[in-house]
Amino acid sequence: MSESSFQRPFPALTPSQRYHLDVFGYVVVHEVLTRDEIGGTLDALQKLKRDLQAIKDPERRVIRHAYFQTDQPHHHYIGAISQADPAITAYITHPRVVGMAEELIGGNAHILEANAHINRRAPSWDMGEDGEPRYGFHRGLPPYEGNHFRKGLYHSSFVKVLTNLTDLGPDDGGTVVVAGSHKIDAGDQAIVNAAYADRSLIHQVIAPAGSSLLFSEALLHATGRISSDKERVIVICGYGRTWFPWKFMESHRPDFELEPEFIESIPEPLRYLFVSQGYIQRIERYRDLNDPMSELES
Ligand SMILES: O=C(O)CCC(=O)C(=O)O
Repeated sequence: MSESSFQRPFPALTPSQRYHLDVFGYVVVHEVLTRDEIGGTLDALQKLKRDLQAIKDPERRVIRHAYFQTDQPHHHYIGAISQADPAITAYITHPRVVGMAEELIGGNAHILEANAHINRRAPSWDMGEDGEPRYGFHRGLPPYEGNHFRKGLYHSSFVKVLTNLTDLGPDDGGTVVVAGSHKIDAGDQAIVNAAYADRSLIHQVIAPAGSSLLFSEALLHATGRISSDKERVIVICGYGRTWFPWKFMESHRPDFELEPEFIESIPEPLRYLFVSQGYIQRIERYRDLNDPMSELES
């Protein structure tokens, strides 16, 4: 068997979704996860949070590599979750999620990170002199480093698929982005200042549970502000190109070492997502804008 027997949709986006992605640097796709998948992933994350909290010694709070990157009463940010629970592994290898990531990458993906936020309204929030919220905008890739164009479409070497497991209304802290910033290399603070001066440049995820935000890490993005009483739960997977031997059987990233039993548990066609298959391996896949979305069911 090879990774070609991993059936994931290609193209994974409609032409309109693809156009939106190119113009704004992100797209929100509804109904990526089924109700059962939402419930299973949500339960797994809540259990992981409880199990980590139950470990009294903060130094030993690690479960199958997962750990709290933030441990505050209103905010738990759990890192390195890919091996923590089969439901979480199922999310990061979900055919539609991988298909969307690979469409933006322009070829095979490699899993670089997986994490989750469980958060509620913060006790305080930075509000600007204009009385509007400020955000921790950041990006993991400078624009024009690690991106390329084929068939007129934008591709990025580092992408994320972030799926909300709870409904996100306007007050529920959906991720915010500076629209189009993936193509603007004019200094992050200058871009953010421009967006604060014209809030229509800041787009926020407002979407039912099970929706996915697909974006290039060159896009300025941040956690949104929760002003409601609702808890927000999101699961995130970061994917990169398979250009480099990210990992062979053992990783040197302390927070993301893959256990041999875990690798064994991954069906062979999915292993390329976790383990480099060779020294330099770049499998390209490019669509035309006009190509319809694949009907392949996950
Ligand atoms: O919490 C969020 O909505 C955004 C998460 C984020 O900033 C990230 O994945 O880098």
